[in-house]
Amino acid sequence: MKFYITTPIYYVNDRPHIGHIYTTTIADIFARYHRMLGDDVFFLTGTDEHATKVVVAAAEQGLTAQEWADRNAAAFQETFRKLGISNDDFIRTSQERHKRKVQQYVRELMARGDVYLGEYEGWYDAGQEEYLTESKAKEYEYKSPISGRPLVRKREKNYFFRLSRYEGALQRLLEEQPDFVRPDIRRNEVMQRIAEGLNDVPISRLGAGEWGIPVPGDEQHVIYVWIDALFNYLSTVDTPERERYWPADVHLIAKDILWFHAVIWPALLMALGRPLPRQVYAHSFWIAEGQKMSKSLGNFVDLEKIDGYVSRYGLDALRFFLASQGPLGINDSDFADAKFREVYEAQLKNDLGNLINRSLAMLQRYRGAVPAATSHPLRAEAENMVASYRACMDGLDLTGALRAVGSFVTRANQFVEESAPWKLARETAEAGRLDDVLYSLAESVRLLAVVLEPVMPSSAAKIRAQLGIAQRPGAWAETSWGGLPVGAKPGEVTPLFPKVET
Ligand code: ME8
Repeated sequence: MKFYITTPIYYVNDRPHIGHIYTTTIADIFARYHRMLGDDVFFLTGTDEHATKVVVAAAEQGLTAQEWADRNAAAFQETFRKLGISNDDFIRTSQERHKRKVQQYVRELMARGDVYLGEYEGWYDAGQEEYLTESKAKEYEYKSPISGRPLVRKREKNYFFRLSRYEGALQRLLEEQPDFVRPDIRRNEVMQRIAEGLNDVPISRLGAGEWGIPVPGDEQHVIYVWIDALFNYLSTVDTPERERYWPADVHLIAKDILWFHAVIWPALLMALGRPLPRQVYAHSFWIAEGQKMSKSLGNFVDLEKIDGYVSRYGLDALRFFLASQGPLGINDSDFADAKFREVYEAQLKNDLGNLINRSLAMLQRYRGAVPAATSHPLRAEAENMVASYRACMDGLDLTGALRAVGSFVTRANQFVEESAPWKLARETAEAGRLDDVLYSLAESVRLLAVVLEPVMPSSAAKIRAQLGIAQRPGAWAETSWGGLPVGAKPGEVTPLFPKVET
């Protein structure tokens, strides 16, 4: 099966921060999971470059918009590379391959009568070059919120997309395909807003020669940045070699950009007669130390902070923290230093790390190689864990999957206490029982390496090395109990998640 997963394409005017890194890391985990299932995976991320802000910021630096975008897109690429993100492509909306396609799509929409030249009238802030909504204009007493100068009533010719035409079809989509927007609460929000009625939306702004993609056949206008950006998901795979990936299986986003993905995007695709994505999943937000992250507070968990965590705790610990504590559901999550430390200490160092370390150390000390077993005391629990992990992962419930793994780790640690291999080792009559215990523990450790591979790939590799088994990345078939070869010799056994001094 093919599996196509996307992240939003990020604005190049920002530096990458924890929000971007979160969505991309989660997408990376699902991409790795599907590769493990043997799927033909395509994982896309990239940058959204044609915002007007880019021109302003570039000018301040004495650069062209393109030069500035090049620099910042490189920062995103470098960050994702350092974080081990396994994306299959990185789309930049200023690339020719994208621009060409967007013009083609807009031309098609025009030919189908879904894009028309109309007139837009509204309150215009000349200093800011933007229209304000009626309510915002009123709120500021028809003066610019920035300069205080009076707003002007302005009419402008714009190209419009006939969104209104798709109101019924969108309603049906959300009713008949309840999984199209997840979680459910987000789907309800979208349905309520559609029920209030849909107006046609402008898809261009005036500006000959400006930064952006010109409207085909009318170079006085450039395509509105959001329309340009949404098309990235299609333009990247709209080639003979990649067309098998369309439609996308999951567009992973946060709730801030749900409207564009759940309404505008499917409507554009309906208008183009293209198959619709299977799902838009809108997660919630990270806040930082209990407070919303914002420009004015300057409290973004930025690259410097993130690098600090990676160098102190390791990349896998960061990935585990994001995956197990992140806002994939409907609640926001707090990125707090104390919480990070607690998760590391309790879940990674004490539970998982300790289980692996003592299981392998005892295997080495008492047997030196994996013994044959006659009974398998942890088998049923391991099989349950694998089954619920899979069900959760298939439903994008990453936290649930890790909870299943965590409960199994707790159970296996209990089993170590109950069976007390150090006592069995002193009784020759218990040799068979000790073999069974050591096999079950080593096999559990092997299974953990397989299921944790998508979340913590380098720890999974280390576990395999310590266990003395093949280094190739895990495949789903390896989750069957009993795959550990008798006679395998553990390598050097060292703690995977050592104590971190703070
Ligand atoms: O909106 N918590 O780009 P953007 C979790 N270019 N995730 C967060 C977050 C937070 N506090 N802050 C940001 C844009 N994100 C457009 C998208 S797509 C066709 C165009 C993540 O750079 C989250 O995925 O503002 C959110 O949807 C995205 O960054 C917004 O990135």
